[in-house]
Amino acid sequence: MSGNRTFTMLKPDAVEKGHTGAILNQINEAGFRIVAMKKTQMTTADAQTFYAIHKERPFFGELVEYMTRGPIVAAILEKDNAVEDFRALIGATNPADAAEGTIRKKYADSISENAIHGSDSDENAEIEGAFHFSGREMF
Ligand code: 3AN
Repeated sequence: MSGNRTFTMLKPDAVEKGHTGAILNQINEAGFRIVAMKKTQMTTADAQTFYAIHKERPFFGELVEYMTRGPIVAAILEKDNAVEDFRALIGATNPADAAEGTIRKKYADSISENAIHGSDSDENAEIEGAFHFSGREMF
């Protein structure tokens, strides 16, 4: 069982296509409470830092361009077993492999533009949430 907070970003493709409301509704319906949320746009330096773990990967440049090309919606979410349950709600990294009804199955087109991020561990949820929000923005 994971802890009770995770971090998400609705990525530029999902926001561009007007899916923000539908995705937030699905997140709420699944029982997650919004602790903090904002619409923002990552700078190149932000994306390079956020995805530093992928910096040696061949898709790193493309990933940074994609994540900075338009606004995102960043949020900290709360629920029992948040990290695991949220990963199940969004589906596999590659939408082609994502289960029916998951957010990526419904709203993502490809592995490189896969609509939504979900933290992969409690430790990363904490780091990623703190990257985007200060304590005063969490309720
Ligand atoms: P997840 O977002 O499911 O945790 P990660 O952390 O492995 O997956 O990948 C982070 C992001 O990098 C993905 N959401 C996707 O945008 C991009 N990405 C991952 N793998 C690939 C790939 N093979 N080709 C292109 N982009 C990728």
